[in-house]
Amino acid sequence: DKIIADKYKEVALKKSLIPIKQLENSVLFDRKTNSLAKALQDSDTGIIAEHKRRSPSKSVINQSVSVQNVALEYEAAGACGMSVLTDGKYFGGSLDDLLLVRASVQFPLLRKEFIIDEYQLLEAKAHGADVILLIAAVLTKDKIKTLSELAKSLSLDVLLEVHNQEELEKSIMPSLDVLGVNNRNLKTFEVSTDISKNLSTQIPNDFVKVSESGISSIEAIKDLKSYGYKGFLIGENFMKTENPGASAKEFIN
Ligand code: IGP
Repeated sequence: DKIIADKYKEVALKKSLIPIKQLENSVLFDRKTNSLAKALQDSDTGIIAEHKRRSPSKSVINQSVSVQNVALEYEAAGACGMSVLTDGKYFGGSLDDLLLVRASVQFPLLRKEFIIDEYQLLEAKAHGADVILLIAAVLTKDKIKTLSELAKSLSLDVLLEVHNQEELEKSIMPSLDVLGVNNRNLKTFEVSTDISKNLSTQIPNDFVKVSESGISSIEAIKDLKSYGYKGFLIGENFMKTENPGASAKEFIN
């Protein structure tokens, strides 16, 4: 897959430009992280609000808002945490976005990225993330294990994303914190919350369940809650409006 091939090249280049030592020496590297799993368990909204400028499925979503303002407003609106896209080529994000957001808010931050290498976990930590995403569709079981165990040793929470039963079965392991079901098929871009509903009974109860993508109504959330979902990752529904923070506020209250 093209995105992943590009990501391997990007990581190889970055490794040659910014040594691991430099990441480890950054001020944020020793910051005490804030658990998303815990925040979700204690929250009654469960909303994880996302900042996403564009995407392969929708092209431009919103290029004009300030990521820091959006973060401040998401937090004030009562979101449980925030997802910050850091991929540049396909989503228009950056690690600088994450850094800017970290400087503004306290709630848990997810580095939304195609993670394929340990180096990206050190980057996540150095730029203020609390949680990292691992996508089962693009990782082997062994890779999920080594990456999630390294994340835990860095005090980062792990959100493991699946889209079907095979991905779920290969991925279940104790080093995960949050199990996310992506309602969007990453190949066809088709979205349906039925994906979350159908997989819910297969997810062991010791993981916090999150439903991701294509959520645009309070009714959908109520429905997903009845299937055991505690968290709801919402991007486009907020970002497509002129004022994502205000949209989140309206949605949450
Ligand atoms: C948000 P939506 O439909 O609310 O904008 O979806 C989030 O789930 C989506 O951006 C996403 C994603 C990903 C992006 C889910 N998994 C993996 C990039 C990579």
